[in-house]
Amino acid sequence: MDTAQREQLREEGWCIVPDVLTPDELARARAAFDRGIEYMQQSMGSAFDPRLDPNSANQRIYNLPAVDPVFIELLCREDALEAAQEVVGPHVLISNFTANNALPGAGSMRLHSDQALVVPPPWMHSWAVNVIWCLDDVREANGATRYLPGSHRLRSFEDVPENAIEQTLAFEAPAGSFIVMEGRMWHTSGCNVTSDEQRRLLFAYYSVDFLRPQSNWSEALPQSVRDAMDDRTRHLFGLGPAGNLRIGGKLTRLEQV
Ligand SMILES: O=C(O)CCC(=O)C(=O)O
Repeated sequence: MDTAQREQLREEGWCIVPDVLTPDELARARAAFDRGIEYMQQSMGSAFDPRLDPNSANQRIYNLPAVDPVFIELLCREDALEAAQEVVGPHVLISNFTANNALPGAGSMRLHSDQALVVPPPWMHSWAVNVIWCLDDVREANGATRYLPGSHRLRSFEDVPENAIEQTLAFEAPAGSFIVMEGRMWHTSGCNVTSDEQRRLLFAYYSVDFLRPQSNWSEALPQSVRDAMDDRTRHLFGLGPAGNLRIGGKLTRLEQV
């Protein structure tokens, strides 16, 4: 990330980092995405989740790190971690990693902020962040994620305007980019009004280490996947016997005060 991207992230709560995936990396991620759709069909019967989405043109893949090693590589890449740490600070954990595809006809889910789903107001600090990997060119017409400008500064549910949805804008980015979105940003999926374009996005969700991750990785990941991890990867997934100790980090709390 360059200085202008960092500045935009700090001020506006989001930025786009283009050209992060090489054509080969993009092809591998797309192929793994397709395997993920099969995994959903086999494990859950369908990639449509009616609890979250309005119709079956919306597809989701849960638990991406269990689906293919390429997703663990994406989560642990320096560029993605640097972006996540820019928002939440050095003590970051992988909270969840899921994918959404908006096929032609896909509708919009409910407007929400990911941090507000788990942290009670007031939301004074940025404790979560999404690094959104774009596997397709993402544009308003094919259902780009929509965000409410400035909403990372809202402190309570009452601060969300009645007509918030009308004020949202689309994140438009080329395939191979990632979009960094602060966890307090109110957002939703767009509607795909094209006749023949899919919109595949991967949502790598990181949070500070003192928030309980959305996934319980010791249950969600097969033993073989956990065994293949190096120490740093295990640490990022919050695996290992210690739950919430910062011994071994750069600074302990005692040293800071
Ligand atoms: O698919 C999108 O554009 C947004 C998805 C989202 O916000 C969610 O799944 O929580």
